Amino acid sequence: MARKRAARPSSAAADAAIDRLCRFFVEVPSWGFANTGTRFGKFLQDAAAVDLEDKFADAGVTHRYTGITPTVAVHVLWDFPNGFDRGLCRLAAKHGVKIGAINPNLFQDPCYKFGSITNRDPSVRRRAIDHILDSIEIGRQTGSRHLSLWLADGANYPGQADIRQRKAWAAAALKKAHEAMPGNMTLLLEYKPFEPATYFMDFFDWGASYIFAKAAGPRAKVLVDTGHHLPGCNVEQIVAWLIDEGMLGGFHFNDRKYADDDLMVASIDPYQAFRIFNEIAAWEHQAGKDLPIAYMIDQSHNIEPKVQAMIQTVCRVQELFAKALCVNREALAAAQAKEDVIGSEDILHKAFTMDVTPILKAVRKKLGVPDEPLEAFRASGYEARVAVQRRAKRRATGEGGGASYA
Ligand SMILES: [Mn+2]
Repeated sequence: MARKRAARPSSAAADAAIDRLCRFFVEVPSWGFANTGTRFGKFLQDAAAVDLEDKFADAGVTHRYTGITPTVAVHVLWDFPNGFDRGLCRLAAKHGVKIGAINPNLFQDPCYKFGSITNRDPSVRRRAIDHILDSIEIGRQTGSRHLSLWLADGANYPGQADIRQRKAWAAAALKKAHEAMPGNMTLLLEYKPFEPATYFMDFFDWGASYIFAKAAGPRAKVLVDTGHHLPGCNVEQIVAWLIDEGMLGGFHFNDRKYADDDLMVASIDPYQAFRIFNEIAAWEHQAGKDLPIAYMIDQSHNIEPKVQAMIQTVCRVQELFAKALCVNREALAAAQAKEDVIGSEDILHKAFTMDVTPILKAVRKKLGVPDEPLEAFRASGYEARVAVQRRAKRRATGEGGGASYA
């Protein structure tokens, strides 16, 4: 019996996908290259980045092999422990990347035990706002287009806090942040249903972020971290609604099995990532233009070799977008018009199972990177080389290796 071949895109669809993918970039996080772990322990890697320059170097090498990661998200507290100066932009450029989204840190200082911008103590709220304003100033100097806010604020027990009062404090703080942002900057508001707070988080779901974004101002949007949803949540529906409302600011991609597991994107549920990209591709097909949002990775690799994990991740994201671009939109519209339930679902499934290798090859040729970025990187010897250098650097600087975050 002949083996059934995977469906192929038409040559026009393949050409359109290649064009689109040459304009598709994903931002990598500086923290994805550093030694990290869980609160139970850390498994240190010799090749992990020791300092900011190493992180830029790793991001640069990721970009050299994939061609689609020209920017690095930074974390103000972890990446600029001695303050920011413009020399750091030159340092990034030396490694072929630029500083991207600025992430303030409003969760590590002991003063934030009961919240940052929602803290009962006005001096703590002031301090949190000042840190956001300082982060905006850094973003102005780096030319960053995104200020990305994730707040650990919340409560552990019923009765502990005044939910509505905290909502008002948060809205007031975000308004101040929005007023201080340069005109080309977007405020991204992330959400998470629980952790570290266990009873409620002030920014607990997309609706909360949506309402806070509306309160802050027109350049505030919702950031969807794909791992920050309760089990069974229909993430692609949230994405579709936010796109339709003009309120989708971007993504933090990662995957999850149980909670916020920080697993590599599409490692557990690639079909969900595909369905998310399907919503984006459907909008772009209809609008005839690219959706202006930020695609970012937010993963901390605890047992994975860092650069390999990042290259694998961004290639997966690119592959799934390629598949979503291959959905036969005309056939799908016709099937939907006939209420052809089976046919409609089959069209999506066909695109998901398509072999998009030729499309990715063509894109990589245009971008001037290897056909198989991960294989090429693994054969390059980069990890072994930097492991030696970084081991020596750790010895020389006394750097124990690794921030204290999970
Ligand atoms: Mn995130």
